[in-house]
Amino acid sequence: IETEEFNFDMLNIKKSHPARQMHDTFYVNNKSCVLRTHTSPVQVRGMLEKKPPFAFISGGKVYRKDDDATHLPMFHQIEGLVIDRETHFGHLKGCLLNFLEAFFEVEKLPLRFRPSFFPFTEPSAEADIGCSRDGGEIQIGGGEDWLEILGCGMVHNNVLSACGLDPDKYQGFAFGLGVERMAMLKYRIPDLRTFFDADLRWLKHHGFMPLETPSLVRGLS
Ligand code: 2NM
Repeated sequence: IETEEFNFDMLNIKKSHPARQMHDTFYVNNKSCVLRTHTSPVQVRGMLEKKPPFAFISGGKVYRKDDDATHLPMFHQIEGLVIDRETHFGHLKGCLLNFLEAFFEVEKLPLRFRPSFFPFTEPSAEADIGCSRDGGEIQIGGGEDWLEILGCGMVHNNVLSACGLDPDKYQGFAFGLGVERMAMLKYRIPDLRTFFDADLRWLKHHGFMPLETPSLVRGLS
């Protein structure tokens, strides 16, 4: 449970923004509390607490009033944030490319940025990775096609100011991604709902065991 202040106001999300409508956000007890719609409030607290340079990763459950074949009302998000005096979009690109090539185990992964909009970043972009879709099967890495993978941008001056950082002194990048979506692409899981069936055969089928902690030593697969 998060306050509207930390979930929205501090992130430059105006009262009129569609994400704030009762239709999209779970409000708690009709008070100014919500089930957090992203993990950005964690980043806000980090920025309020520390002096740059810093780099944060936040992760956990987030909640949105979505419920259909490809969206659930609860999912997991990971966000990254880097702030320093001269952190720029090139750093964002390098960081994401390093992560995505390691995660998908592809050596030269095509990566492109499309202009987008988020209230908390300016400029904002969606990152796509190269793929092919021959015969309906998505193959990540090669091919002529593109696949949307995450949202990102340079942290908005209003967010920096609200979090006590001088925008004339500091700048930085942030990104956010959906854990289930990334896992579906990596392990070729077609149905989102199977994540919540708690079926040990499903877990084993995808090469995992209960209570196991994946490590880089054993490999990411
Ligand atoms: C995204 C896309 C773009 C983001 C912004 C921040 C903060 F708190 F620093 F402003 N954290 N994460 C961000 C930016 C998240 O998710 C699609």
